[in-house]
Amino acid sequence: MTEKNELNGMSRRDLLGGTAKTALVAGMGAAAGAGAVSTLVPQNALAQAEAKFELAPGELDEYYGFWSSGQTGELRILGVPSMRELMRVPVFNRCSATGWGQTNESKKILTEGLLPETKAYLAAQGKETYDNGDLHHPHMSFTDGTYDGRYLFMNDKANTRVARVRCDVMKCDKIIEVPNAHDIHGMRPQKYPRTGYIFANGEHEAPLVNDGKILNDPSQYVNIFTAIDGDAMEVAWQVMVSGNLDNTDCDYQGKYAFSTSYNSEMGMNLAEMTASELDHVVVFNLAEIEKGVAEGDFQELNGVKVLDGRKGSNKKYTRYIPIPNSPHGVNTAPDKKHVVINGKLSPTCSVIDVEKLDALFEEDADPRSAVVAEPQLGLGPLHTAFDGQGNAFTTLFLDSQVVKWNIEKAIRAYAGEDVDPIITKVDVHYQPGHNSTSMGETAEADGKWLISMNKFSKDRFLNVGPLKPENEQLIDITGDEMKVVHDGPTFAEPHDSIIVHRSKVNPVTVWQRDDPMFADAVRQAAADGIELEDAADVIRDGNKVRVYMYSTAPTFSLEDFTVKQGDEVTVYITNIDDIDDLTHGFCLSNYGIAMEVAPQATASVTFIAERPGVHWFYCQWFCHALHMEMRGRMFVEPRAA
Ligand code: K7E
Ligand code: CUA
Repeated sequence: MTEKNELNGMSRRDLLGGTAKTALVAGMGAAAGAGAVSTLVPQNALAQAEAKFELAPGELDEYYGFWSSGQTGELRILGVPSMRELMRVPVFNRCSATGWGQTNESKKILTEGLLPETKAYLAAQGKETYDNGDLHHPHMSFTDGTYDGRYLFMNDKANTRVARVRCDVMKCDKIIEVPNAHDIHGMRPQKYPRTGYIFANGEHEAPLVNDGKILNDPSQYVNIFTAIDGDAMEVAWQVMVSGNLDNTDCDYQGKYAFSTSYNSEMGMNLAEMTASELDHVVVFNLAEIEKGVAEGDFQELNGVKVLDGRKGSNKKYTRYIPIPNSPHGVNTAPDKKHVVINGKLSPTCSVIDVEKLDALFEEDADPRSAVVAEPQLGLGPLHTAFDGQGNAFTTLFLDSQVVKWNIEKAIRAYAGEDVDPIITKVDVHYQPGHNSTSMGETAEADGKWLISMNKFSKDRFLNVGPLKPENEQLIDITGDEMKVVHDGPTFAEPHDSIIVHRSKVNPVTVWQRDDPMFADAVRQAAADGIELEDAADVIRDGNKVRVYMYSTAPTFSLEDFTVKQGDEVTVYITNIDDIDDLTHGFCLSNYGIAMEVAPQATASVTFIAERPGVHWFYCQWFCHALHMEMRGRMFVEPRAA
């Protein structure tokens, strides 16, 4: 019987009762397992929350979910378990609502980290920055093996970038383009002692100096693994490796990072890329790499120290563990000891014991000596999540299932014992990629919820035409059986998510006036002798005009302002309301200008006033009963004939 039929055959009350019963039979084990992360929630409320996935109006979720959006290029925030979408945070995309990609504040972030040759390429297209991205992997900063609520980091596979979002305001504050690498895919923050490094995989191989002198000669291509300093958002070092890099994770000891490689063959077409039965996982020895950097064992390229960790380099920077076949996901378990490598074209997952890695770096070590289990799980294992109780949940892309299995049993079976590590499987709809569990990529995994992020939705929703949403399913994992309790359509194409207990995240409700996000505007205003909070001024500086106004519901401090055709105009809006949720906007009609100005923020936008005439500007964020009346005029005097 499929999960769908089970759900159809049961009333919601039955389902809730059943789940509650399972939790009770489990003797509150799951609640006890929740441990430290849930200390803010009373025990009885917690037991109830386990069975409950639908929240009443006004009820708050227990978890923040941070979602990637794939080719949409933004970060999304959902509430878990309700699966309500709470916010979209523009990062690599252009946002019509907030003005991301148009305001001076966002343009600075989008352009300052670009490489000189990228700026030149974009200038030739008449652009200042990219307006697309492919955001696969959102991860929070860690301190001592768990989330610390400081930052979220995320990759852009499309244009080789890594971005950071500040968790206090939930806005992107840094984007860097990674030199020498191509198409950042896997990305993870260091877990211990803190973040620290952001590990970033360059997926595609290319000549190290990619200036066109070498083209169709793959023997000279390399792949690049990058460590970024997550505080400074600068590249710390890079390592050249053999075979392209897919996903990455690291240990809980601060010693090693791991990257899967689905093309150890360095093939250029499908047949070549899938030729050999064994690919590999690259293990990076952080202390040895740092030693190599200190001792000058690198070449400097585009301002970055690049070490050689290729196969046959005989350096202690890397080791290559043979893994069957085209492995994809790599996930470190909350037991701080085991790392699961997901086989993709092999029906297996390979389990690495991090305590065996020191020996792997010794002379003549067996390259497979750190592999302690390799259970057969089903077809197309892509990613694995954990419940913190020794169990793993692996997505089976081809089988359209999630399999729950026990790590310790898999190790015993690998050692020859007659035990079956598979506990149970559940159908998901359809073709799952990533999955994530509540707090599951930290040492505080609490075993309550699993999200299966399915690539196809097919018949699960009303047909919306040939392009269909993905389907993300919420699964209750508090009992032995997994229960699919919710279907959630999502637009293109969240790969990955993390589920963070709400006690870890504490955003502000209004901006601080000295926030670095708009420091440039504050500096310019001071130079012009303007008090932003009290401004109603037009400053002319040659053909540059700076218009300063504040907004307070339901008025702008300027009813009109006058400029000349061809002036370069910068409008600075300061929202002086300091009330929770009182956002204003500034939309300049027929000039293609619109931006958000949240409470106590300053936002600015620059344009050429090339259209003469009367142009209305208005507040485009509904703020007051007189919101429609919150408007004013820009007069543009025509150029003298
Ligand atoms: Cu599996 Cu880009 Cu994380 Cu997609 S990757 S699924
Ligand atoms: Cu201010 Cu609408």
